[in-house]
Amino acid sequence: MKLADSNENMPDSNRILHHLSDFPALNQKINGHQLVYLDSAASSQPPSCVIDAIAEYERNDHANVHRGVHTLSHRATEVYENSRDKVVSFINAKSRNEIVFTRGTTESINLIAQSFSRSSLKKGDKIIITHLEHHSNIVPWQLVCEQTGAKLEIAAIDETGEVNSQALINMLDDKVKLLAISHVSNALGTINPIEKWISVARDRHIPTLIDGAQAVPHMSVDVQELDCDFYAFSGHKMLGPTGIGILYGKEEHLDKMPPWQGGGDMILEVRFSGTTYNELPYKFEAGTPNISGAVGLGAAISYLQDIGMDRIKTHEKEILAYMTAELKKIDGLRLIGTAKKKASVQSFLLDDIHPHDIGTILDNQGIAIRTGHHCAMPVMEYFNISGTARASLGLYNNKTDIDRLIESIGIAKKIFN
Ligand code: 7TS
Repeated sequence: MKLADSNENMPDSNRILHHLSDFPALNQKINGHQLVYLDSAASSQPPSCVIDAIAEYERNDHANVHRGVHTLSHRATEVYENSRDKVVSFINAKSRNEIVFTRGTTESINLIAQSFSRSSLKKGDKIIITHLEHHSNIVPWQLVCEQTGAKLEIAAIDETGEVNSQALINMLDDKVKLLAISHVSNALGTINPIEKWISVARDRHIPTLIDGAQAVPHMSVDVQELDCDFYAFSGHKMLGPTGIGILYGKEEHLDKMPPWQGGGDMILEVRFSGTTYNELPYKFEAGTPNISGAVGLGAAISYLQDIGMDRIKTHEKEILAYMTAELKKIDGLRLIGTAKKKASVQSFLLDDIHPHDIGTILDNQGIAIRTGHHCAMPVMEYFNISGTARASLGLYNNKTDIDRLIESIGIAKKIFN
């Protein structure tokens, strides 16, 4: 993938469109119509370079990591560890010891809940989350609260989908042992002011965990600048494969945390009299890891970095603004999630049509959106609805995609009225 030199003076949106041919899955017809993929918040489409990197690894280098003296094992170890280095640079971690490969955001958060939190929480301690969270930043805390007697407290949102920032800050008292918050809401697209919250939490000696699943694909993230303690994200939402994700953690925490899962690779010595654990980050990577997934994630990072996260952000911001403006023009359409700062996502309802019916009619027109509660049932409960239709963007979307969406919503309206 290369940016054509002759396009250096094009507006960002046009330059990014240059990469459309990099995404093979987008080049197909669904139900007789050119596919318009507006479900990247659920999972993004991988570019050819990611698919090729995985195929090349499987064809030539497949072996287990960290344990063989033979050439293929060395190669597998090298590509796996190279990907870790790419993650270090992508989020500007201080060291590769801070980057743990996991199955995804969900596993990263569960790791923190079961290692960092479970080993230190006492009855009466508190964990704070917001009303905006994905289930994977709710249920792990409910579990660990049941296990320890700690309490989960929820920072409220308003009808635009913004968290009441001052109320959240007021909740951060000396009983709070973790602030676990999404960077960007998957159901509403709200970008939370995490910089401010992290800074207040830091002043009050409260560690912070950021669920960055919906942020990392759309904007540059610098964990040192944020100064968060933990940051979690998934490969498959940032053009990479499924089954691979990252837990970033400050070394001072990871060092002290007990292992979460036991098995091969996470140990130095195993005896029946006792076991000693491997150094970071391997202490948290028990068993044979998802090597091809890491390779694919590394290729995705290179692809994103080649284009530039700031350019991606600018492009998506323009498309999101266009989509929101066009949706607003539709009679009977209600936007759910109208925060001032948003990324990538627009949820909506149309007249009294069930979101699943909208999704089905759109699919008949070749448009892929997600419908339902988006694993954010408390958000739906707040708005007193069972679900929404949600269009979400990736860097490969353009205004023509939005025009097709709007046209198809018009068709849905006609069918139902
Ligand atoms: N956190 C957020 C904010 C998410 O959006 C998601 C997935 C997760 C955590 C879990 O990520 P996983 O890769 O471990 O599954 N969100 C969605 C979605 O919006 N539609 O499908 C999955």
